[in-house]
Amino acid sequence: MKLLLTGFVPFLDNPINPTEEIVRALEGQTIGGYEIVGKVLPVDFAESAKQCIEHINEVKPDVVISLGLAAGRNKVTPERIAINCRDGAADNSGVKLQDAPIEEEGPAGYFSTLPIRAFVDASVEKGYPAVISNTAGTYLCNNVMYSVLHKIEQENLEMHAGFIHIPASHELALKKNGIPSWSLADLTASIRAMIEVLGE
Ligand code: PCA
Repeated sequence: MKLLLTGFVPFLDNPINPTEEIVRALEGQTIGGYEIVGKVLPVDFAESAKQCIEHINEVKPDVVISLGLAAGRNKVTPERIAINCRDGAADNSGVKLQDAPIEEEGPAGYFSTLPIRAFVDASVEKGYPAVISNTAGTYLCNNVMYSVLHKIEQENLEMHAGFIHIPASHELALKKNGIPSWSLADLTASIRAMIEVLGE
């Protein structure tokens, strides 16, 4: 079985994106019976979801887990829902959207199809704080989560997908003031604990 694990490049005032490093650390490994294929996505409204879907078409994974940085959060947060909205700061190409739907005819939202409660429990049991988040925001992370779940729904695919936001790494916190941070090793271990659940 295959698991597509995606991260993002740096964006806005984040010169490092620890999701990229987690993807690099875990790609090629087999966790919970899943072979991890890692890909890093751009932070670009026109490109991120498109590239993610191209990777899905090529890899044909059983599970898609996308990771995003949520600098300021203090726990690892599997997302419950993606909403049909793009809004917020400009992306890395300078494109800024306001109140823009992702899919004109799409539903208001899609729930994650990952076992998010079990993810949280598994991480906490190993000593890594985690909690379900009820908003993935309206920026690129929400956009990728919504678009992947929309594709799965439209094409009736047997594929589970969803999104996990992570706190800053210490490396990133050294460059930004006033944000909680984790070691990259602990961030990676929390994500690994969540993936292991899929094998149970
Ligand atoms: N976090 C952003 C986009 C890229 C990332 O890592 C977000 O939460 O939308």
